[in-house]
Amino acid sequence: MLNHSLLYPVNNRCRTARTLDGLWKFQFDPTGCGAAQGWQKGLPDPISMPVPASFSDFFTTRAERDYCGDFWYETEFFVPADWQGRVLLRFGSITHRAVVYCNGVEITRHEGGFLPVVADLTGAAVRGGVNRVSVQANNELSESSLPCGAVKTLPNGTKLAKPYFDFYNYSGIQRSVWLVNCPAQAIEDYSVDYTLEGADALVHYTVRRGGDLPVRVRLLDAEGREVAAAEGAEGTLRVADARLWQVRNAYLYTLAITLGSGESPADEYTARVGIRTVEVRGTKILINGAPVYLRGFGKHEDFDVLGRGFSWAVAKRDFECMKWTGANCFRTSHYPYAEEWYQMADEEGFLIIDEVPAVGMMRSTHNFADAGMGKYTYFFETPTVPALLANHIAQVEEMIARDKNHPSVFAWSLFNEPETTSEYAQKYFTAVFEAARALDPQHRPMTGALEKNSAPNKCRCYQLCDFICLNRYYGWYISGAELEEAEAKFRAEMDQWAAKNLNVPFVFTEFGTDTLPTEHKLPSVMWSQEYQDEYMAMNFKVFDSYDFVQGELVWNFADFQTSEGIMRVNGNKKGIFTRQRQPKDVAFTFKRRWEALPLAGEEK
Ligand code: BDP
Repeated sequence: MLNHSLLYPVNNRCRTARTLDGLWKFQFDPTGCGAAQGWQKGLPDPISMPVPASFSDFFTTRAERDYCGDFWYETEFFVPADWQGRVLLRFGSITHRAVVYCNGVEITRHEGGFLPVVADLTGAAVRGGVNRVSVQANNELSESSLPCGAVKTLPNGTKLAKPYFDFYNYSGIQRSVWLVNCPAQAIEDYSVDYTLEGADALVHYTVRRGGDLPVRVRLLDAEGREVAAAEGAEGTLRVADARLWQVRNAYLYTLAITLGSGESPADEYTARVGIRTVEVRGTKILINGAPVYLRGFGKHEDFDVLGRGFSWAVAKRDFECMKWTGANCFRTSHYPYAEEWYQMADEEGFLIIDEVPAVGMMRSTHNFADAGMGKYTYFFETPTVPALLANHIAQVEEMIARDKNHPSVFAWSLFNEPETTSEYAQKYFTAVFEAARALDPQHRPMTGALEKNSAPNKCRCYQLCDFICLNRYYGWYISGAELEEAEAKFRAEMDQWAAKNLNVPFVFTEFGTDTLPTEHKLPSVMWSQEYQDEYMAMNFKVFDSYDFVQGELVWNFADFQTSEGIMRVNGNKKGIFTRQRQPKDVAFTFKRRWEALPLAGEEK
C-alpha cells in the first residue's frame, strides 16, 4: 500500500493548492557533481526553463537537446504564515527520477518519470517566508528502468540515451507542480466501485484518512443537488434512478467527502465521479452491461516545442480531433499521461486503456523493427530482472492508486510488446498481473499489448489477459507493399487464434503505416497517403471477418518524435493526423467507418 496521498490538488475551505508553473532555473550536471558541491542550496550558473515542458526542444544544439544524465531545476515559493497543517509539493511527474530538496534539505526520492512525486515539506518549509525547492533529476535509461533502454558513453564522457522504444526520451518537469496546504489529519485517498440494480446504482466507497475523525460522504448530481449520503469510512450510497456515465455521453456526479463534524470540518475533498460498470463477458467488452466496439487511437504525449509537456490547449485539440473521427477510446501508450487527460476523458465519455511505462522489454535498440523480423532475445533471464520487477510493480501500484476512480479508465495495460515466449517472461508477468489484480477496487480488466512474435502457438503471456491486445503491422513491417500476401499472412495468424476458441475479446492496439503528408502516388507506393488508405482497407476487412475482434486503436493518433535512425524521418509518421494536428487523407476514411459504427450498446 502506498503510504502517501496521490489525490489531485483541490481548493476548498480546508485545502489550498497553487501551481508553481512558470519559469524555473535549470542547469545540466554532466559529471553528477551537483549534490556534492551543494547545488541544492542554489544553482551556480543556471539558465531559465519553462515548467511544465520537456527541456529538449528549446535548445539549438544537439548536445543540449539530446542531453542525458543529471540535470537540476530550482525555484522559490512563498508559504503563507497562516498555513496550518501540512505543506506538500506535488509534481505531476519528473522524468525519469528525482531527488527533491527544500531549503537545501533532501525531502524525497522517486523513481519513474510518469507518475506524481509528492514531497512533504511540512518540517522543512518556512512559513511566512520564501523557500527554495531544488530538483536533481536524471533521464538515463537502463534494463531495470521503466521504460527500458541503455546509455552509451562516448570517449569524451558524453552520455547518450539509447531507448529500446520508439519515442524520443523527452525529460524534465513535464507536468504541473502544485504547492498544497492540507490539514494534518487529512483525507488521504478514496475509492469507488459500482453495482447497478435496475434503475438504481449502488456506489460502494472507502475513504483512507489520517487519524480517526468521523467521515461523511455525499453524492451530488450535476446541478449540485444531494442524491445520497452516508456516514463512515466505508459504505454504500444508493442512487435512485441513477444517470450513468455512458461512452461519449458522460454524466458526472460530485463525491464530497468531509472529515470531522459540524460547520467547520477538519478536511474536505471533492471529486467528480461517473457511475458505470465494466465487464468482459465471452468475446464482448461491456460498459453498463452493453457491448462496446472500441475505436480510436494509440497516442503519445508529444507536440512541437513542448515535447511531452502537458498543455491544456493541445489536449483540447486532440479531443476535438478524436471526436471528429467518431472515436470512443484511446490507449495511453506507452506510459500514464498527465492527469488532466483523464479528467477530460471523464467529461467527454472517452474510454481509456491506461498503460504502465513497461515498454522496451526486448533487448534491441530497434526492438519494434527487429521484432517484426523475428529477431529478439530472452529479456527476462538476466540479473537485472528482480530490480525491474520491483520497479514495474511499484509503478503499477502508483498508476492504479492515481487513476482508479476515473470512469474513463476501463482497463489497465501492464506491458507493451515485451518478449513473451520464454518461461522467464511467463513467470515475470504472472507476478506483475497478480500484484495488479490485488490493487484495483473496481477489478477492471487487465491486459497488455502483444507484438508479432507473441504468436498464438508461442506466446506464454496472453493467458494472463482478460482481453487480448495485438499490435500487428501486416502490410508494413510484414509484406510491406504486398497487401495480398500481407492479408493472407494476417488471416493465417487470426485463424490460429480463432482455432484456440479462447472466448475472449481481441482488440487491435496497433496497426498502421508511416505516411508523409507530402506524398501522393497513383498507383500507391509505401509512405504515400494512398498506401495508408489501402492498408487500412485491408486491415478493416480482416478485423470484420472475426467476430471476437472488438476494437481497433490505430497507430498513431498523430506523428511523433522518436530517436534518429534509418527507419524514421524526423520521427514516426504513422499519424492519422500530422504532428500539428491536421488530418492526413486517411483520417476521412476513419471518420466514415467509425461514424457508421454504433457508439456503444449495440453489436457491431
Ligand atoms: C510498435 C511499438 C510502437 C512503435 C510502433 C511503430 O509498440 O511504440 O512506435 O511499433 O513501429 O512496435 O511504429
